[in-house]
Amino acid sequence: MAEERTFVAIKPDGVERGLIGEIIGRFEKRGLKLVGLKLMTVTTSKAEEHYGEHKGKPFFDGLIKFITSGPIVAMCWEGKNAIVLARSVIGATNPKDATPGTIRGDLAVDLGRNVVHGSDSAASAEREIGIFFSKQELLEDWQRTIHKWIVE
Ligand code: DAT
Ligand code: MG
Repeated sequence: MAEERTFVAIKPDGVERGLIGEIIGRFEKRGLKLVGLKLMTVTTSKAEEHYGEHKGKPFFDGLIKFITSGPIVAMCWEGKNAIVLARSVIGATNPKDATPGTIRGDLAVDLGRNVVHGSDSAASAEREIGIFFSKQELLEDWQRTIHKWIVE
C-alpha cells in the first residue's frame, strides 16, 4: 500500500453536538479516502490503551471518563500524507490556539472538549487503527474514480 492510513475519531462531544456530518465532510473535501467507519462506545480498557502515552498525567482520568462517556465515531482515512493532512484539518490540541478553518478552530472552545482525535505519527496511526478496527473492517480494494484528480 503506497498511501498512508490514519486513525481519526469524533469524540463524544462531537457526536452529542450533532457534528458528525460536518466533521466527516471536512476530511472528504480535503481529498482523503474513508476506508473504515463505525459508531461505537469505547470501553475503559480500550480507552486506556489508546491514550496509554498520557497515563500518569493529571488529566488522564478525566480524559478516559470523557472518551468513554458516550458514542464516538471511529474512522480510518487513507491518502498521500494522510497522517499530517488529518492533523492539519483537525488543528491545534487546545482550541484556543487552533487556527480558524480547522475543526478545532471552528467548532471547539475547551481543551477537554476538542471534538476530534487524530493520530500524530505513523507508529501511532498503526497502533490506533489496530485498537479500533479489525482487518476485515477496513476496505482494501476500493479505488475511487476521482483519485487521479486528487493525487498526481
Ligand atoms: P491531541 O489530541 O492533539 O493529539 P494529545 O495527544 O496531547 O493531543 O492529548 C490527548 C487529549 O488529551 C487532547 O486531545 C485533550 C487532552 N489533553 C491534552 N493535554 C491536556 C491538558 N494539559 N489538560 C487537559 N486535557 C488535556
Ligand atoms: Mg495525541
